[in-house]
Formats: sequence, C-alpha cells, structure tokens
Amino acid sequence: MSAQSHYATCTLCEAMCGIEVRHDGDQILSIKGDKLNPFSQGYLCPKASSLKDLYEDPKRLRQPHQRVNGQWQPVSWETAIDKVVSGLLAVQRAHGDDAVGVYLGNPNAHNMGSLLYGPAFYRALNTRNRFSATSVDQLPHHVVSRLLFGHQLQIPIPDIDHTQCMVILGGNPLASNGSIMSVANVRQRLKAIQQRGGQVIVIDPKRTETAQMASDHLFIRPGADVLLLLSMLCDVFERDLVNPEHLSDYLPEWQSIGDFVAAYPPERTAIHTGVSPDSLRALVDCFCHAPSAVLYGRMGASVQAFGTLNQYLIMLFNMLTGNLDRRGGMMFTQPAADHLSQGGHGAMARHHSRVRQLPSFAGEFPVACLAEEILTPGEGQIRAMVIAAGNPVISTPNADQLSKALSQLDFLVAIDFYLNESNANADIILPPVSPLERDHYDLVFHKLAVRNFATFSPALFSTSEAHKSDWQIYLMLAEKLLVEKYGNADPLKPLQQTTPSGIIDNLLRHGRYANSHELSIDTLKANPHGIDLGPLQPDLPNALFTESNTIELHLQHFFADLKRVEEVFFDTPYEPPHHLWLIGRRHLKSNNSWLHHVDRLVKGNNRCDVQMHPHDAANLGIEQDETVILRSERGEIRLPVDITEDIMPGVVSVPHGWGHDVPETWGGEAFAVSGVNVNRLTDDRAIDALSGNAVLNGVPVTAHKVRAPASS
Ligand SMILES: Nc1nc2c(c(=O)[nH]1)N[C@H]1C(S)=C(S)[C@@H](COP(=O)(O)OP(=O)(O)OC[C@H]3O[C@@H](n4cnc5c(=O)[nH]c(N)nc54)[C@H](O)[C@@H]3O)O[C@H]1N2
Ligand SMILES: Nc1nc2c(c(=O)[nH]1)N[C@H]1C(S)=C(S)[C@@H](COP(=O)(O)OP(=O)(O)OC[C@H]3O[C@@H](n4cnc5c(=O)[nH]c(N)nc54)[C@H](O)[C@@H]3O)O[C@H]1N2
Ligand code: SF4
Ligand SMILES: [Mo]
Repeated sequence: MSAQSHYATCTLCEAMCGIEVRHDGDQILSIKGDKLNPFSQGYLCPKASSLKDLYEDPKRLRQPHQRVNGQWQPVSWETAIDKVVSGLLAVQRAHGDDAVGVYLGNPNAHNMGSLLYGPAFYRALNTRNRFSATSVDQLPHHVVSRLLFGHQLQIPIPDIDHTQCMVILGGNPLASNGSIMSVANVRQRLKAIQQRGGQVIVIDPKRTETAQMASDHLFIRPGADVLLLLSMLCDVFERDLVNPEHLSDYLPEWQSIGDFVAAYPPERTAIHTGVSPDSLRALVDCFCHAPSAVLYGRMGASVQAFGTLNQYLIMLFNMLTGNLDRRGGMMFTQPAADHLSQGGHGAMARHHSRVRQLPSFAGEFPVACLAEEILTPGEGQIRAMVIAAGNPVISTPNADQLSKALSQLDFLVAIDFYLNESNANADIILPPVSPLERDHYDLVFHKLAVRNFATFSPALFSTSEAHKSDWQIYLMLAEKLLVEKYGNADPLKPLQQTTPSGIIDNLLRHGRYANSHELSIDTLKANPHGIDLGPLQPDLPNALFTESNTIELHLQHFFADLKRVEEVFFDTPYEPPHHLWLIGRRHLKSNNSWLHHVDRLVKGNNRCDVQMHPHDAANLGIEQDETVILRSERGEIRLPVDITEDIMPGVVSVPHGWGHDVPETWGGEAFAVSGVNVNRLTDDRAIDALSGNAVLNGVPVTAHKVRAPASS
C-alpha cells in the first residue's frame, strides 16, 4: 500500500469543512484542510484531527453490549436487536405506547443515516414522548419560521459574504464556527466584511473572541435582549427609518408593529439592558444606513427566557429595514438536496405533556419536562427510554433530577459508540460505526449554509458485516418492531430497497440543480472537493410555505408575550440584583459533551472554569484560580475561577459539556480534565413560554469562595 488522499467533510460541527485525509490502507497519516474545497478553502479547526482519534480509539464500542448483573457483555447484533425490541414492547404492552420515551441528541443532525432512517423506527414505536436537543437549542428559530414562512426548516441565513453590516447577538462564531449559519472559516469572512468597509458589531455579556475582532462590541445584561430589540424597533418607527422596500407586498400588517413596540423607547429599557440610548441609536443608524445589513441572533439570544420573542423581533427588524431576502441580508437557501417538502412543516401543540401540559412542536415535547415525565407516577408515565446520539444528563437543565430519573427506568437503550453520563445505566447499547466509516451528505447543514454548495463523502473505510451504521441499526430495529407489532414490515419496503446515499441521489436528481449541474451522487463522487452552486439568491415568494403566500406575522400570538416582559422587567421598580447572572460559552476545542476524552483537545486553555469580573471577585474576596461554589435554586457546583475583564460585571460564564464523573464512561480512561456539569444549576422549570425551550443563559446564581483546592 502507499499513501493516498481521501476527500471528505468534517461532521463535527455545522461548518462543513472539507478535509483531506492522508492514509495508507487503514492507517490515517494526517487530516488537513482541503484547499480545493470551494466552501472551506482549506480552513480547518483543531477538532478535525479527533476524527482520527475517534476512528482509532480501541475503547470505542464496535459491538453491541448488554448489561447483566451490572456487568457489560458483548452480544451479537441479532440478540441485541431482539432484546431491545422485546424490552421496549414489554413496557408498551404493559403500560401503553407512551411509556417508552425517546431522546435524540445533536449528532443526529450530522448523520444522514439517522435523519433518513431513524423516523421509521420512531414512527413504529408510536410514542408521543419524544424529546431532543432542539429544545435546549434552536427551537425558537423553528417556531418563528413555522409561523412566518410556513415551514419550521425555512430559516433564513445571514448572507455574510455580501453584507456591509453584521450584528451578532448572542453568538460566538469564532469559537462555535457558526450555527444556523454554516460557514467555514468565519474569521476570514468576518474580516472580509471589515475589509470592504463594512461593520461587524457584537452584542454579548462577554467580550468574546468574535467581539475582540469586531468593529464594535456592546455588553448586554443576560436575558435582556428582548428589551434591546423592542427598543431598536421602537426607534426605527420613531425616527421614521422603517422601509421594508421589496417586502411590503409580503407584509400586509407591517404598520401595526409600531403600535406594539411604541412602549419601549431606549430610555425605558437602558437600565435593564445596560445599553445606553446613545449606543442603541448609533447601532440602529449604522444598520439602517448600511447598503445591506443583517441582524443575527443565536444560542445566547435563543436559549433564554425570551428566546422565541427575540428571534421573532430579530426577523421583524431585518424585514422592516428591507434586509430579508436581499443580498447581504437574511436570505433563504437553495440546497441541492431539498428535503423540505418531504418533512412536516412543524405541527404546533398537537399534544400536551402529561404532567406540565407543555405543548409539543413538530412531534416533540420540550426536554425540560423529560425528567418529570419519568418521575411522576400515573398513566402514561415513561418507564423505558431510547437515547440516541445524546447525553441529556450533561446537556439539559436540572441534571441531578434527570440523572435520578434515568436510573429508575425499567429499560434503557442507547444508540451510541460510547458509554456516557446518560447511558451508563443502559440495559443495552448499540454502537454505530465512526464518522469516517460511513457515507456522508449534509442534509441539514447545506440547508443552513451561507452559500449554495454540494459535496458528498463516501465512507473512507469499509466495515465488515459485524459493524453497522446508524441507519442499519434503525432499519433492523424498525423491521423487528413492526413484525412483532403488526406481523409484517411492509411499510419499510421503500427504505429496504435503497440506502441513505440512494435517497440523497434521488433528491439531487430531482432537485433544482438537476439539469444545470447534472447533480447526482455520481457527479459529486467525480468532484470530490464539492461543487459550488453560487451565492444565496432572493427567493420570495417561492420560499414561502404559508397558505396566504405572504409572510404571516401572527402579531397577537407573539406580542402576547409582552405581558411577561412587563412582569419580569417593569412590574416592580428596578433594583440591582443580589445575585449573578450565569451564562454559557463554547471553546474551539470542545464539542458539547463528547470529545473531552481526546487528549489533544483538552490540552492548553480548554478548561472548565467560571469566568468572573474583577469587581465581583473583589467583592467576594476571590482570587485567580481559587475554587468557587456556584449555587442556584437547583444545585451547586465547585470549580476554579478565571478572573477577567472580558466579562460584564454581575455575570459569570461556565461552559457546558463537562462533568465527566461516571465510572466506565468514554472508554473508561481517567480524564485529564473532567470538569463539572453546569446543568446541575439550570432549572427545568424555567422555560421560554412561546416555545418551551429551556433557559440555560441568564440563570440567577450566587458565588462563594471555598478553601478546598480546585477539583478540576
Ligand atoms: N448549559 C448549557 N447546556 C447546553 C448548551 C449550552 O450552551 N449551555 N448547549 C445545548 C446544545 S446547543 C446542544 S446541541 C446540546 C447537545 O446535547 P446532546 O445532543 O444531548 O449531547 P452531545 O454532547 O452532543 O452528545 C453526543 C453523544 O452522541 C454520540 N455520538 C456522536 N456521534 C454519533 C453518531 O454519529 N451516532 C450515534 N449514534 N451517536 C453519536 C457521542 O458519543 C455522545 O455520547 O447541549 C445543550 N446543552
Ligand atoms: N467548538 C465548538 N463548536 C460548537 C459547539 C461546541 O460545543 N464547541 N457546539 C455546536 C452547537 S450544538 C451549537 S448550537 C453552536 C452554538 O453556536 P453559538 O450560538 O455561536 O454559541 P456560543 O459559542 O455558545 O455563543 C453564545 C454566546 O452568547 C452569549 N450569551 C449568553 N447569554 C446571552 C444573553 O442573554 N444575551 C446575549 N446577547 N448573549 C448571550 C455568550 O456569552 C456566548 O458568547 O455551536 C456549535 N459549534
Ligand atoms: S470547524 Fe472544525 S469541527 Fe467544524 S467542521 Fe470545520 S474542522 Fe470540523
Ligand atoms: Mo446545539
């Protein structure tokens, strides 16, 4: 054998970087950025190398295991699938279909096999109790797109490559590499805005990596974005800066928006936001006078008490300034394999959760109510769970309660190649192959990308019959379950006769570039660096899925939440809080909860500590690196402090994804850094009323000094 290059896409985050894997047979020699990939142009972040670690890790599970008397034993696929299906069915037969719950984690979105074949299994399970990481993340974006544009996945994306003014509210793309904005090499693309005379403005309680390179940065008090946005809208009406231009025909009701926001002049909100009226008006001026501009809000703006109203107001602001569906503004994408018409538009409130009566969205309940559905006795109580590619004990609010709940289940199944903090108690674990061992096409992230582009990654390493991809696991589970339930698996015939790549091939051949670029899997295989399909294009009215063929503002529905705004901020006179506000952060070398066992990623400054402003540290008598106790209504954690002027006074920041303290997990090796689970502090009772999304930013906490040495 001699060294060869294989071109693929990194599956670890939303940026879709092209990689060149040098390998000699099944030995990976190096992973570098693919310079010829038109989307990422050679860019890569340090996480890409962990694809090699994942592939090689001898401790990664390669065979199903079942737990017998507390001991894990390898079993055949056949036995494992039989046991999973009989275990789940036993619970459903005794207690009803809803007694089985499902939690789907984030990596499902990066896995076309899970996206295309998972639904068959979950449909066959026929349970209402479905949950996912969506409700600790981007749920507000789906709700807003569902109502305004008629489809939950029709989310417009910042046209970063053409804008002259980009305002980033609660996102840190330099660490996250972008989200709901697939954008490789975001640093370069933000720099390019500035080089062409434009502005990048970051509004964040932290002076983040992104804020440091921005043209301007404004601190904002966590959770107060809704007031900033209301004041921005109030200001554009007051100063007659509203001009929806080409959008007027689609927005029959736009003039009424002024009535709802008139009560929020910047002078009324400044005390809460920490943004002075002058700064706010300067921001509005900069935005409104730019030839094109885009206001983009992410994690920090979405996963907080007013996440949905925030995303709605962001969309209104873009629309009222004429910046939706316009070059350099927020634009709809034109993906090559478009699955929009295939999936649900996003059914709203079809069901309500049993205990708290929270409404479902797109067939899922908010994960903030998962633990109570397991812990509260009664008909419909969840007694068994399937957790697929997720780690909810680390990622969802009130970790201790969920941990307790999962340990009480009668039956727990995991689809994962590692034991993690959530599935360590499972009865059976079904491990799929690692990313480089499966075909890959980004069904979701091409839809959310800043440029139309298509690329296909064939599996680099073929695997034997003994190893299964997620889609094969799902197909086996669905077949067995349908046969057991109904005597045949006939509904699966279309899936049995194809593969995920076959489905993508079909989508490409019937997609909008079928003729112009003769797109198919074969064409993409012949172009291993991917095919550029050009910049985002104005797409109204085609982009609309609404019955009226207009943008439906649902003013009463969204602005009903102003009642809560008044209660939270204005019902009692302002007083400085006696607590600190907890927010989250990401590190370039972390990926949610799941790469902390890879040594090369936890070296250096990737650590789990609490960042605190020097004023707060001085008030509390805390010095650099000392251990601090953070307490909330839900729990407490102890971790070292990092004192920095880069955080707003009154705010503390702790990264999520840590707290690796369960034996045997992640291959069983001791962690160089195990950190603590910040979601022991977050509260399952705190949700965004309009969506049920969890509140993970802007959580009230207190801090105290301890004398014991730091634990991480
Ligand atoms: N406090 C706080 N909490 C947060 C956040 C925050 O900012 N602050 N962020 C939230 C967000 S945005 C998200 S998306 C969630 C993430 O939360 P989750 O989705 O629950 O967790 P992950 O850490 O992504 O879990 C990944 C698991 O999937 C497995 N896995 C990886 N790839 C595959 C695969 O291809 N197939 C299968 N079957 N398994 C795979 C890994 O081994 C790991 O066990 O966390 C949320 N939690
Ligand atoms: N390296 C790395 N990359 C990742 C991930 C990862 O874990 N590691 N996770 C991936 C996932 S699942 C997602 S969803 C994306 C998320 O991608 P981003 O949305 O860019 O998420 P963060 O980097 O957490 O940035 C959120 C920012 O919001 C700020 N913030 C917190 N609270 C508030 C608030 O109340 N108001 C405002 N205005 N700002 C606030 C925080 O200080 C932080 O800078 O990243 C993805 N990419
Ligand atoms: S930014 Fe890093 S993790 Fe994300 S796709 Fe690119 S190389 Fe992979
Ligand atoms: Mo996420």
